[in-house]
Amino acid sequence: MSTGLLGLRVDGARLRRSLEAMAELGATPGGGMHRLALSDDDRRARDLLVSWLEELGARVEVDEMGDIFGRRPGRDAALPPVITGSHLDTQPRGGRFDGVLGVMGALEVLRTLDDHGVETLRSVELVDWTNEEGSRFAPAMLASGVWAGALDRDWAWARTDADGFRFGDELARIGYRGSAPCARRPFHACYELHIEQGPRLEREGVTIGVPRGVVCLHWYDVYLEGVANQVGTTPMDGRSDALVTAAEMVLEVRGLPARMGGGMVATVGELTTHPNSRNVVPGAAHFTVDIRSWDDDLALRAWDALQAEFRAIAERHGCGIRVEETWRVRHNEFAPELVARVRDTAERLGYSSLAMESGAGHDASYLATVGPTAMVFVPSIGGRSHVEVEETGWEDCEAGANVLLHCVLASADEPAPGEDAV
Ligand code: HGY
Ligand code: MN
Ligand code: MN
Repeated sequence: MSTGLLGLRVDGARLRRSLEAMAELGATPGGGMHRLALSDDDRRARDLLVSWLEELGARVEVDEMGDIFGRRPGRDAALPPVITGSHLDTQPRGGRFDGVLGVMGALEVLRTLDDHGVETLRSVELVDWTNEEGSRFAPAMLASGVWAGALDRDWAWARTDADGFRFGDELARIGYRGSAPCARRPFHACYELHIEQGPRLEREGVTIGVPRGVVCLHWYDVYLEGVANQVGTTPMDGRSDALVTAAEMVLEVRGLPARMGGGMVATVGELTTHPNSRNVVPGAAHFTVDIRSWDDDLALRAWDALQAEFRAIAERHGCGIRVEETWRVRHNEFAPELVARVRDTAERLGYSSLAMESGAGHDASYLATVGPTAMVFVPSIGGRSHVEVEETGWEDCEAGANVLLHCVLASADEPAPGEDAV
């Protein structure tokens, strides 16, 4: 990269304006976001992103999973590009920074390159990955998983939400079921800017997080079949109460990490019962299990132990049990040379940095299975995320975007032939 570019910086005020504009699309009264994947608010956010990309003259392409690519051509269009982006969908009561900072940061990089007439050797592609959260349509990272070849497109299109709507139909309904194949292709480097979503950077007073990779995520669905009955006439002995059965299982999940060790986390995030009426003994229950660990085998052993416990509890309560192994993505490590670049770039720009791992899932995890990938983290105030109070300082957003800018620039001018894995 020519030394003239070392002084290049993003326009922090413009980055803030783009984030604030996006935060209006699906805003909740509590100051957070409700922009579920493939909702009308997601469509509005996508339309706004596309309009901004078109203003820049970027070549916009939408693939069959709805992923939006905005390509800024380099001198040699035949060379594998540099990819940077994240996701625009949010949790049901999510925050204004998770995902969208990575897409707006990428947009700010393209805008800054344009402002200064920077010509790069390689093309730079912004991407908005569909359905990263996995909250409306499980699993998470659905589109990047299809793009990486880890998940099947038709299986993904057939995924349904709680109301029975199919992913593929909703994608068509909002007009983003594109024609471009959702399939892996060579890229030279991929960078994702994202909020840390945890407490470490703030606690240690550090501006830039440099994750070495993402933990494994294992998702399961448990269905229990008990016996519904009138609460007043059903003796306590001999009840098959699906909710009580589920409750004992939830406590088993809570105790699992302490038993297994290894920095594991395990969570039941969703629990529904049927018929969910105060004067009926719950006849059925469904809950989700999310197990994460840097050690994939430990997570698998944990699941085996948990299933044995579940069977014993279900039997004790006379409940039927059905378990779905919904999704697993292994822990993925980032390219050491790009991780080093993020760290060195942060330091060169005068930002403190901290090596870490990501406990949150990200599309970058799947991208890392296809080519050299790294992430740039910025602090989450109070370590909070996936909640309406999610907050990151504007200066930290700008710092992260500056690190992203210079990592993208360095990779976009790298001519090394033959290094691009597919
Ligand atoms: O589940 C996750 O960590 C991500 O938000 N999809
Ligand atoms: Mn995210
Ligand atoms: Mn998230």
